[in-house]
Amino acid sequence: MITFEKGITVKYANKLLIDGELVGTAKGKTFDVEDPATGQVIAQAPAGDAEDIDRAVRAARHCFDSGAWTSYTAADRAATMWKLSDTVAANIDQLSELEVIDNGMPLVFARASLNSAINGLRYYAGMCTKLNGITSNISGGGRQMHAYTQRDPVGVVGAITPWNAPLATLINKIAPAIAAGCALVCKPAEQTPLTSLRFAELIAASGLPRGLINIVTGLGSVAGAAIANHPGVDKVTFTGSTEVGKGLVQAASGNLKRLTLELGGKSPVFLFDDADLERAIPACIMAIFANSGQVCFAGSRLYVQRRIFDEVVNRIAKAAKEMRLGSGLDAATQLGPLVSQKQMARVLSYIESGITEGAELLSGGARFGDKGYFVEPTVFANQNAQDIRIVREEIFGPVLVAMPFDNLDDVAHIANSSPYGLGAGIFSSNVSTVHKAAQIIRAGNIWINCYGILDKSMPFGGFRQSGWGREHGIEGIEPYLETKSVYTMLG
Ligand code: TXE
Repeated sequence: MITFEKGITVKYANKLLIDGELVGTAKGKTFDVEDPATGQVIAQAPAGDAEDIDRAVRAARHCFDSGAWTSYTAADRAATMWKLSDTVAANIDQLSELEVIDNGMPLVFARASLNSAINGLRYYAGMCTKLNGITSNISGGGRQMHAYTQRDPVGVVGAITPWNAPLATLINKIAPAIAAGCALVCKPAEQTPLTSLRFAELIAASGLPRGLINIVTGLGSVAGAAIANHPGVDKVTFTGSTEVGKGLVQAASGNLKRLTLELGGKSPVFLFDDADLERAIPACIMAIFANSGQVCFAGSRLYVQRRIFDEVVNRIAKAAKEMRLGSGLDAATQLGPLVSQKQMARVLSYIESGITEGAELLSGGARFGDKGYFVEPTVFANQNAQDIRIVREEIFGPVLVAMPFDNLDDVAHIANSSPYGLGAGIFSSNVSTVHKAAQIIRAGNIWINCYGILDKSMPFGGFRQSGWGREHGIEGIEPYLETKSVYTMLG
């Protein structure tokens, strides 16, 4: 039992979920969990290791190989997924508050992320009954044949997830995997294990087949690496840093695991001088400061057409100065803390590098307060030194760098010279401009006169080093399926 400020009481078992049971780690090890708004240690989470991952993989393997889940009719699988979504919905108040306490995000953001995850479970529940193949009438050796394809689940999936939208990201990986008929071993981020552990309790009580979903908290270099190297895992789905993603590619070569990678970004936003600034400026502000910039598709590079550059950056810097920082549980909070001391130090060091490399600091630039891991919303103008680190590298914090551009001809080079290609925003009232820009920008998600809108029916993912594959939408279930061709000689 843990009691938090504002009288929230959370009871959770501090247990892994393996083979349908809530269990301790083999070695009984734990790690500290902090509230990033205060820096206080608020819980101990189980530190699973290779032995625990092995137990979980065996349980998932047994669930998958025995047909405990795949023998459900598609309609029953769908109904079971709906039931799971209802369980999350029934607990959304508690899960959202727990997410805020663990991650720091404003409560409204936590609720929105979980509502979106509930939608994801329901979206993919609907897909269980629609996993059809094709038929083909062919001939073989002069004889008439009938052939068809069948969509089979890929097998046991390892889901390794980050801390920026912890439970929502986990559920977004679970949904297409179980709709396809796979079993999973999930390894949530060590910074934010609490909602996943609470979800583990809910799953244990939900009547799902044993071993269908296993949850093992632990360190990335230990439990995460054990999933990546385990020969019993057929596929890994990962959201996190590009660096760890590259390591997973190497580890996957052992048994040629299938991989879905959702990695970093340095997404540009183009603001043309004919845009509706009353709509565009608030959207650009949210693009970078939502979740304190800890969003893979954060619009962290703002390109403003030269004529309106000064006006726009001054308005954004003023708005940044007026933003209210505080605990995510306070309804007035617009910006919560960063997730950890490490992340705060990383962001502050990027701010330092921006100043050293000649960008002009217009707002923020420092830690906020002396308790917790808050960083002021920071706006740089960079009119001269184009190729500096804060322009090139993912910061993953509330740091915007604004630069002028001249016209549509500049867009392709600016957008596509980045190693990343996850998102891009375009603001203009000229329909030709926005669609020409959308055509030439090589990124997985383009937002026109808006930013960061996602929908479960729309594929999400990145070009270049932003990742491999797509999540959400019809494409989002493909990586969990293998296609089998079946040939029949007719009599
Ligand atoms: O990510 P990691 P970190 C980016 C962002 C951020 C930076 C570092 O720029 O500042 O990454 O964050 C697990 N084998 N993104 O260090 O390490 C880890 O336990 C297997 C972008 O927290 O990639 C966690 O569960 N797994 C991003 C997950 O990987 C390993 C979201 C992500 O952690 C592992 C997060 C290993 N060797 C960070 N090492 C996005 N795309 O949204 C770690 N992990």
